[in-house]
Amino acid sequence: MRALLWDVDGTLAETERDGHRVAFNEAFAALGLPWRWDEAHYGELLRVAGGRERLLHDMAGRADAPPERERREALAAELHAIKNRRYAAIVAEGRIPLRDGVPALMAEARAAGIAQAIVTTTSRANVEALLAEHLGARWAEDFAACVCAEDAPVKKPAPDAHRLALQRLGLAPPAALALEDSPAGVAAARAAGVAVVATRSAFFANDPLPGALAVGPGLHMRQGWAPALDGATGGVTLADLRAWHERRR
Ligand code: XBP
Ligand code: MG
Repeated sequence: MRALLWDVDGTLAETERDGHRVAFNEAFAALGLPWRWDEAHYGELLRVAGGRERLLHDMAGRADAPPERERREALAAELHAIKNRRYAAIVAEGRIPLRDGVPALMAEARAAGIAQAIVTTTSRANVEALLAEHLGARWAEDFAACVCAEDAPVKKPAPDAHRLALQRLGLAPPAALALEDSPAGVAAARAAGVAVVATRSAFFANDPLPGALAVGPGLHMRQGWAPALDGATGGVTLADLRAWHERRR
């Protein structure tokens, strides 16, 4: 195992429920639209990867959305830009912490000389906002690659983002381990031939995550993992990831 491929939304932080969803609603309000996405509806919409794609999907089912495709696309682009600005502001207000256990595992990987990459279908601006807030302005120095929506426009569950990250790292799929939280993320990594460990996030608390080597509630705890981890205290360690990665065949 020579590299960790980190998903962002849901894996590094609970960005969807408290960040993107809230910011989308603020964008609707800013343009005088009556649309609001509650948590239940947003949970459904998360099946569509990509904020702009999610907007277009939602508009397709709304009688009060513009009927013409061009106008819908222009509106989605405008809403998405406002949403991303609002998201950055929410992050800068300190409202989206990193998930427990994430900084510790990143530090352990860095100390052990394991390469790390960001592999996400979110926009680069959102990654920049979140990681600069929590890891400092020079956060990118800790990552050998950062693949975002702009780099791999065909989004998860397509394997494009993971494949591009491997290419940039100069590694074959068996040398990497992906960390994901969603069915689409797990499927994307698997389609690229990369083994996956999944930490469940709020919107995917009960979804089956077929193909993941291990599924658990978070990197900060050893209870609740399948397959089970020994020991009761502390979080998931690099040694645990290596042991799971060894079982991938
Ligand atoms: C993340 C996404 C993104 C975010 C919003 O999925 O699907 O669309 O919800 O970001 P993953 P954008 O965690 O699998 O990468 O609005 O920038 O798309
Ligand atoms: Mg995710």
